[in-house]
Amino acid sequence: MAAPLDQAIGLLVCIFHKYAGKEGDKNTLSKAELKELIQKELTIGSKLQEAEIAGLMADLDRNKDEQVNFTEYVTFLGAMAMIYHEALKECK
Ligand SMILES: [Ca+2]
Repeated sequence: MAAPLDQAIGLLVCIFHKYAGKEGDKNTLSKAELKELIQKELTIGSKLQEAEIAGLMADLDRNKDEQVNFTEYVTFLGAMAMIYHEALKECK
């Protein structure tokens, strides 16, 4: 039914909600939720140091409310897409 890009976008949204819904505000990622998302959903996640994740959180939290909202999460995905674009010069 859904085309591949629809599925990919749906997955990005679902992963946000899977972690955002764990504690506190159901529509934002706390530091702990973001950390778990990065560690469980990204291959690079388990290799990142505590300080690197904290730095990433600080960068993503543009409005400085200690939460990563969906707009801030999309910024993160955009940055990751740029990195993947560099890494995967061509898709199979
Ligand atoms: Ca925020």
